[in-house]
Order: sequence, then structure tokens, then C-alpha cells
Amino acid sequence: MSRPKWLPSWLFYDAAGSRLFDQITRIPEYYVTRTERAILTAHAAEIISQAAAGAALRLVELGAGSAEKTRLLLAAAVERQDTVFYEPVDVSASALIEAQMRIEEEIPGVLVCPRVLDYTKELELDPTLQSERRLVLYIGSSIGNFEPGEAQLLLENVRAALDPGDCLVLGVDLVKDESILLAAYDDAAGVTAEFNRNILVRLNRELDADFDIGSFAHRAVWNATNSRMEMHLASRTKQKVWLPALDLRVNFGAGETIHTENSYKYRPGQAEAMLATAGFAPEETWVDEQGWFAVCLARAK
Ligand code: AVI
Repeated sequence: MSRPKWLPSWLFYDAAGSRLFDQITRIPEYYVTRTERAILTAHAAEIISQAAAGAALRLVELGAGSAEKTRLLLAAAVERQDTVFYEPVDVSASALIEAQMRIEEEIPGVLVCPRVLDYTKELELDPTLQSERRLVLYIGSSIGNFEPGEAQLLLENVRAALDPGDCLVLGVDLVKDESILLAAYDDAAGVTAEFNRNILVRLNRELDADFDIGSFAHRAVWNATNSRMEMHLASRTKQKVWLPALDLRVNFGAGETIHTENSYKYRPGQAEAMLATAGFAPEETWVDEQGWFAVCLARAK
């Protein structure tokens, strides 16, 4: 058992965790979703026309479609060209089917071609016609949940899957006042706390573990040295947990924590530097008035 204890954050996203995350995107303290949405609402047409640069666009999204935000870009693309191919890439076939039905019904002119793939491991995209360009969307600050080296590698893999002239739109969360960050990851209604504890609910269900869920407290911490928000679960008491499926007994001291998530916050210019290292030419960055979130458009060199 490693010390400090940790769990991988992909474990959050079972059906209940995905529902809770969806709720998080609507809580007042979680500025991330609404700030990025406001940037995309204001600039969708510009992003689409700049990325297209006269060609027809084929949109690819890493993740199964971030609902309204993707819709803004798809709608702007349909305005310019009658038919838009949209390839959402996700590990979850059910999330892709749901996205396909939703989008084809809501935006006539979009043809959804879902791809069941783990884009963190492999990324092979459909070939494009000579008259087409790809625009890959990686929005929602998803890149922030990767360690810096992994994030760089991910951008390099995206670049490797593209042809020169194709584009990437990357949404990154920026460093801001600590009090705003802390509130966003520890909201008053306790939705983020429930999201964090759901990881233990999942281990109880899937590994037959006996975590006493209420005896773990949600902690959100700003780690200024590493420029990241961290989530932890702190054991309120000294206790033992039994995970029969792994034949594992785990001891917790009172106050001992399990580190469950890192959410990196970038400094202005940092995402552009990573994009350049990955073989993209950063073309334009749109930031909200408060300087909280950045949407970067970069072109594959
Ligand atoms: C999915 N990801 C970008 C979210 C974030 O902000 O890092 C996950 C999340 N964790 C707590 N609240 C939201």
C-alpha cells in the first residue's frame, strides 16, 4: 500500500459519478463550465471560420460531447457548411450512443460518427478528403486532470493523429484567487463532496469493500507549488477497511487521507507553450474578462 494513499481519478466516472459531475457543472461555485461556455458562445463563429480557413471542417471531440458547449461549435459549423461530420471519441459506447441521438436530433446537418477508443492510449482518426480539415475539440479543462508530462504526451499523440493544417481547440483553466478555487472544489451544497465520496461507494459495490462512507471527509486543497487543486478523502477515525475482491486489508490512521484527484491550473501562455512543443502553431487564445479560463486554437504544423 503506497503512502500517502491515492486512487486514480478515472474511478469517479461510473454512472452515478458521471451524473454528479454533470450536477457539478451547474453549481454556482463551479465557474469552469459556464466561463468556458461564455467564451465559446461569444467566439464560436470566429473559431470555426479561423480553423476552417476556407476548407470544410470535420469536428472530432475527445470525450463524448460536452453537451451545450459542443453544440455551440457544431451549430456554428452548420451555419458555414450544410453537412458537418462529428466524430466523438470516448471509451464509453453508451455515452457515445447517447451523444449521437441527442446531437442528430438537435442539430440537423450534423452527422455523428462515434468512435469507441481510449484517446489517452491510442488515437487513430478517419482519413479526411483533400477538401476537408479536422478540428479536434479538447475542452472542459479535461487536460487539467493529467500530470504535466502526461498532458504533454497527450497533445503530442493528438498532433500525430492529425495532418498539417488541421486544428485543435484546447480549453484550459487558469490560476486564480485561491478562495475561488477552493469554493469551486468544495461547494456549499456538498455536490463535489458527494462526487469525491462516490469513489468509495464504487469500491464497495464493485470490489465488495466495506468503506464506511460517512467516516471519510471531503478535502479540497490548493497546492500552489504544483499549481493544482487537489481532492482528498480524510479518514475521520482510526479504522480498518476490507477489500475481499483484492484480498486486501487497509489500515487508516485518524486524519489519514486518500488523494483522489489533481486538477492543474495553467498560467497565461503555458498551454500555448505546451501546444508549440507538441508540434502545433498556437494561433489565437480567447480568455474571459476575469482571466479565469482560456480557449486556445492551434494549428498542426
Ligand atoms: C472533469 N474535470 C475537468 C473536473 C475538474 O475540474 O478538474 C473534475 C472535477 N473535480 C471536481 N470537480 C470537478
